[in-house]
Amino acid sequence: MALSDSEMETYNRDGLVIPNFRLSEEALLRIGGAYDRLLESHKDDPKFSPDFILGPHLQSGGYGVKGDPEWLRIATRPEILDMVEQVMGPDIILWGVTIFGKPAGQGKATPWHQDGDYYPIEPLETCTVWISLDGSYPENGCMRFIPGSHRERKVFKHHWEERPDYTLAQVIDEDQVDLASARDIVLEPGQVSLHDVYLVHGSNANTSDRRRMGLVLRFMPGSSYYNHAGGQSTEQAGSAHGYSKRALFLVRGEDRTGRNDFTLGH
Ligand SMILES: O=C(O)CCC(=O)C(=O)O
Repeated sequence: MALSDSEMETYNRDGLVIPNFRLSEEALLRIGGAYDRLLESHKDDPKFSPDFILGPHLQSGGYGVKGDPEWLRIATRPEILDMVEQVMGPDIILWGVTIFGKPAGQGKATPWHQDGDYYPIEPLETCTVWISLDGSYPENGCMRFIPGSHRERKVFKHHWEERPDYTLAQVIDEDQVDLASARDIVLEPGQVSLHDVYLVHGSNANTSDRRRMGLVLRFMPGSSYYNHAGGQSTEQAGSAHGYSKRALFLVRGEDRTGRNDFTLGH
């Protein structure tokens, strides 16, 4: 089993687990190489921000990023899918790849939020795999989370707050959560965390001299429907998240809804 019983228990109890697992050196070299190429090929692009890179796996370049299929190969490595399968069962759809690159000295904060706030997924289910390339520590702005905040399976009230020092604009109303119980997610290079779609989490800015690159993979079960049309209504002014044209990849098993559109956005 990819995740032990106690790791599954932790995931269910806390909404997040750091498994006893590390990507191989070979995998890390692939991620590092793809990331270097990505940064290099966008170095003259004024619109490109390493803090938030959407859809690097898409050759369509739909999000203004030059795609590289290497990201798809990384996202679908069997050792990653085996962990996801344990959480959500044998039918797995990859619907998002994002890089939170958090450069040294100037990496933006991610405000407290739940991922599910704007996802047009019915029923709302997603497991996020967060992969650490450089090591992720309090000093360089590691992710933080509120243990157990996923348990009510409820999206709390958020507001829209666009700030140049934030990666995202959806921010949870602070009276909705007990921030005093926040925990740091410390990861060595190659370690990963898995988190639930209802988990409250965020991260501080990176003011250190060490980059903190996180590769984020979003998976939903084949029993959920990704409502592209519904995604349109969530695209508020200023949101570049393009939920209405996310490319879906069936990476294991079957689409049990029979309704997911695997052609859009590719
Ligand atoms: O990498 C970060 O600091 C934030 C990532 C995040 O919010 C997410 O993966 O949902």
